[in-house]
Amino acid sequence: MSLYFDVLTIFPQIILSYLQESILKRALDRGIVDVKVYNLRDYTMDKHKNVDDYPYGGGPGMVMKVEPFYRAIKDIKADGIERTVVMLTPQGRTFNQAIAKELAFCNKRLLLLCGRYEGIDERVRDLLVDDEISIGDYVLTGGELPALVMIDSMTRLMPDALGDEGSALQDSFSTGILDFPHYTRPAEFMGLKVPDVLISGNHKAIEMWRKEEALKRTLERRPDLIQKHKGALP
Ligand code: 9D3
Repeated sequence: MSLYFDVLTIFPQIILSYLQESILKRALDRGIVDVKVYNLRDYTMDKHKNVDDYPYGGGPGMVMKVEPFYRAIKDIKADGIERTVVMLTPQGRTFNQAIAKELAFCNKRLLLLCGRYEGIDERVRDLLVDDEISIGDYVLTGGELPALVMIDSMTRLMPDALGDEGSALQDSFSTGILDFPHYTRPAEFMGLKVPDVLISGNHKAIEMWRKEEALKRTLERRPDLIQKHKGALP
């Protein structure tokens, strides 16, 4: 098994439905990736299965309680296998392709904690968490989509996971620049023609055109990428 995730959430079905419907299913079926989903509510002790409570100090919204996380993580780790506990939170380091690679190839299982409500009791972070990840500066309703984003991006790094191997290692954020424009039939649509060079059959010229277009677009739209990935450019 090359990739192994445990996901702890109060909405297991969000994670399970996406995995069952997407291209990730192929990787799961082939045993390249394994995902186990745990319902945080199963680790509550009160009769109402409460996972949240009012915030100390007052204010709007609810805060996720520490005990269910504590019991769940203890139970999941009871198999003795080491895991990196990753909390999905707006306060985390911003996920990117470098972090995807770092975590995918660190050879440790990831236990992903998904929060909901206004936040998670700070003692979860203090006692139980090794790493904190955000997927970007916009407000979501919880950590489930971010967990799926991580699983998706890391899975496609695994050889043979998607079937069309190779493409994962040479696509835009791996080489550090944006992709070139793509075309398929018809050769003309609503007056817009496919560039002649792509129909020419001249493979050297096609390669040059693609490199040039990719670079042009990157300079126009994402000059920051050129700075960041200077070493990787031709
Ligand atoms: C509007 C509520 N915010 C007050 C300043 C705090 C807040 C609490 C909980 C904002 C978002 C959330 C739920 N989001 C996540 O759990 C989350 C998230 C995100 O919202 N954006 C990017 N990455 C992530 S990872 C987890």
